Amino acid sequence: MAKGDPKIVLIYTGGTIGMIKDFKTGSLRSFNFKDLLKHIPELHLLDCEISTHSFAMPIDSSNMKPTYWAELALTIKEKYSTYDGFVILHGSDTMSYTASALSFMLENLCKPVIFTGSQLPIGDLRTDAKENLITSIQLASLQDNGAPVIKEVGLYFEYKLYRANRTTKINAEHFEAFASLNYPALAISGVHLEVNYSALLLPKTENELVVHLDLEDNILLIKMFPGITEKTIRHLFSLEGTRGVILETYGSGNLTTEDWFIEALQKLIDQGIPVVNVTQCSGGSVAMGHYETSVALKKMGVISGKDITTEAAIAKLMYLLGRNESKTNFKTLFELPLRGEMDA
Ligand code: ASN
Repeated sequence: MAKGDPKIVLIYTGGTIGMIKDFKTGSLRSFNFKDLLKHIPELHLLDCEISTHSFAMPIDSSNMKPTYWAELALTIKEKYSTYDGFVILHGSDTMSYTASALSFMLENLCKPVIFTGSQLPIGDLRTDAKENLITSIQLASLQDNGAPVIKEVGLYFEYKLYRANRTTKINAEHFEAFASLNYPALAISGVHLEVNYSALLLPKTENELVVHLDLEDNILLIKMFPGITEKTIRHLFSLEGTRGVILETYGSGNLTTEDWFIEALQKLIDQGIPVVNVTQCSGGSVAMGHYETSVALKKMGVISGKDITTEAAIAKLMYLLGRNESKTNFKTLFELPLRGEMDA
């Protein structure tokens, strides 16, 4: 470390990455995150100054929720002017959800916020945690003429940096646990760190960071399947207090054209509840009107999620509902890429 090196803060939220093996007992336990540098002496070799911060009660990411997203966003806000880059250590199970949410909550972000984690604990002999952590720190430290190279929320896992709100966890076993099927990797770690400059999000002007904490969680995500009954749909569509609905549809945004379904959906839309069409396919885009089975949806004013992931759609819906936009604004904004989460 030398004077003038980038200052990086590691924020530990929990997850598998933060566990070490107690060699006496053979079991895995969470370790005191403040001792991270003791356990991974390699971190001293990096050309940056590393500080750490931990959630008071680190969690398995299956317990993640919007209140923790707010805590994370506020921690970043509080440290924003002091640090040049942020590395968030998070369980892999819901990492794409949290990272997508943070991408919307942090407006005008001009510094790297890199999420990472691991499939095996950092104290395991075959761990993937060390490479994920070390390269994430290096990516967060990348600078060009004193300015950060990455100015967005990324997710680094198994040799690839992705735009976070384009990712999905695709494997519970392999080290390659994430994929970004509709957007190329932002960087690839091989012998050299290869940055895909043309894929990076470049904020036009450097405005002050705005942190949005009002997320609306009264939303519904319905994965459609052949055979879903009228009773189920009518029940779900009439749940009290619902502010927005995401329908996970087939292929390029298609759904049953049965009268009862169209009628139930129309009733929902007439109540002013935004309905977003997101495809169940991991790659490709919704294109309403392409098939006869989506023409009615388009006419009714269903919002196109285009090529957005379900994780990012949930985050975007919560974020935009929290902004209390008018009905027309809401549709226009949802169908526009706000943080590079969908194609234009
Ligand atoms: N259950 C863990 C979590 O998401 C999985 C992991 O981190 N690999 O917190």
